[in-house]
Amino acid sequence: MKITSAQFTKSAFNESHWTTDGFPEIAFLGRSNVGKSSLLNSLLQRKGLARTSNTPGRTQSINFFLINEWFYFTDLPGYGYAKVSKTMRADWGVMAEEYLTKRRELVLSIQLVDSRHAPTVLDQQLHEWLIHHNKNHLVIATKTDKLSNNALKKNLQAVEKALRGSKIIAYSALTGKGRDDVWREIGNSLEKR
Ligand SMILES: Nc1nc2c(ncn2[C@@H]2O[C@H](COP(=O)(O)OP(=O)(O)OP(=O)(O)O)[C@@H](O)[C@H]2O)c(=O)[nH]1
Ligand SMILES: [Mg+2]
Repeated sequence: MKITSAQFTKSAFNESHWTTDGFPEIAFLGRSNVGKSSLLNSLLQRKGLARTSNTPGRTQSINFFLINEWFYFTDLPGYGYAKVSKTMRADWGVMAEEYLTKRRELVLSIQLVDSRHAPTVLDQQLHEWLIHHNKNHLVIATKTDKLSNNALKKNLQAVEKALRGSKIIAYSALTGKGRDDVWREIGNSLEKR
């Protein structure tokens, strides 16, 4: 897809802040620091559009980005960061579940997992939730540039085993590996709508 425009629209802390123009949405989900904002920037080839950082738990709201004036990317807060308070962890679940359950504009949920590690319990819970609720979704294994080809192959098998029944794409925001495949999936989801 040719990107003609990409702009940050707003941060939402609850339902009343969600956009209301009815454009289809692609959501990015995954644990804190897994590379959601980096993936979003890499797909759009716009450095720094979504804020990335080394400090886990940076994104606390659902951030809406309007692409080509006709669909949104939504960058959700990361989960599973041990150092945040229990209340904040509970807030994540409430905010994400409310969004995933109610948002009719949502056409694709992209779940990110770190290719260097086996999916965590929270990764598996989110994945089961997406399957159980029949959500059109895609799994992306991030940071593949940090692994050798052999290690990557082995780890992708572990991801496949833990998150059964989903399409998995290996990605690197550093090299752009996987970008075309992800855009194809996004394009298909937008077309189906
Ligand atoms: N080498 C490499 N580093 C990456 C890749 N993707 C993300 N990173 C790094 O991982 C760190 C976290 O990336 P973010 O994109 O901020 O992660 P996030 O999931 O948005 O994090 P939160 O907003 O805190 O939930 C940053 O230092 C990124 O530069 C990748 O594909 N390769
Ligand atoms: Mg982020």
